[in-house]
Amino acid sequence: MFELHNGEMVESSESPERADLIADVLRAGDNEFIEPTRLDMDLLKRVHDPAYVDFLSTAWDRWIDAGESAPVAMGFVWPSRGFRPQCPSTIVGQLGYYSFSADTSVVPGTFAAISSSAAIAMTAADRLLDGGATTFGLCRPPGHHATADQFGGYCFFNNAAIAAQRLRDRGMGRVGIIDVDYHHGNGTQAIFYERSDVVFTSIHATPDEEFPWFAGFDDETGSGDGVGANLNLPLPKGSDSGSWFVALASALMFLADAELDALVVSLGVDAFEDDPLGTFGLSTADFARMANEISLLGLPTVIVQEGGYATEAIGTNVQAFLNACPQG
Ligand code: OKP
Ligand code: ZN
Repeated sequence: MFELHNGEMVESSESPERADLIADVLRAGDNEFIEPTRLDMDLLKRVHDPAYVDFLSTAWDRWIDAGESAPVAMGFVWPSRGFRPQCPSTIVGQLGYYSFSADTSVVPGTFAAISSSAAIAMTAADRLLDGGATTFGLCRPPGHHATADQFGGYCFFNNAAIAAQRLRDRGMGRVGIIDVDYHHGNGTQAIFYERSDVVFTSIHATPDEEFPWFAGFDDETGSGDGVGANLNLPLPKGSDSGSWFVALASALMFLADAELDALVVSLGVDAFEDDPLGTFGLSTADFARMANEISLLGLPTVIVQEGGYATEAIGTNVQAFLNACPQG
């Protein structure tokens, strides 16, 4: 599949193969695999606008019914500054209304893929609640850029938010989310920005220099009930492992102070030194160190897969993280 990137159509960085590459490495190790249970649509619609969910469930068919013949359905005009943020009645207009970036399009298999990715996150949370210490949801496509009602950055349903909401709904009092993907998790931040029952922290390339460009700055600290429940730790492009772990120490102090009952990790491995989309300098061993340090919080933890595009190393990097988790 291809994507529009800075004015060019290029092969998409995000592909179904990514999940297979991770699964292949994990299957070779001592890991138990379980199939996801059916996605709870009520849960999905507590995280996402029900109209957005309905839109995504029919978007491809409506694109075809409208007589469009392009192989991908995507937004072309977004309600940017000065426009009215109201939902148009036709599919072409709605694709712009419900998205924020041109790198992400709808294809025939989109709804099935994003529904199973969300179901995997939900199942990982359920499995933790049913007695695991650490569980991993091998989600694909990723989710952390998706807001309650907008797709973009390869994300449609916010898997980390779905896992966190599931933990809340099944009795965890306060849940933390740490997002270690190279890119800021703008969608997760937005979903919980006005809530204090789910606290969010993210270490990422500064949006001044990197996607998603318009969120992820360090003065975004939450609003309303969520004041103080959001911590962004943006780093300059090209940051090395040393400065990344200094930021992690701040994130962990923030989480340790939040009186959490459980944790969700948005595990993107695109901070890896050879990632084609990233510019940070983390090694494979650094993902094990990351897991070791996060584990010191001593919290029941659900890990969900986000980005990571260095195909030859993505499985090894995820495995390095998981093997360093308690009973992971
Ligand atoms: C998703 B996740 C490269 C274009 C980059 C979007 C990046 C989305 C990253 N061809 N555009 O956070 O890993
Ligand atoms: Zn990323």
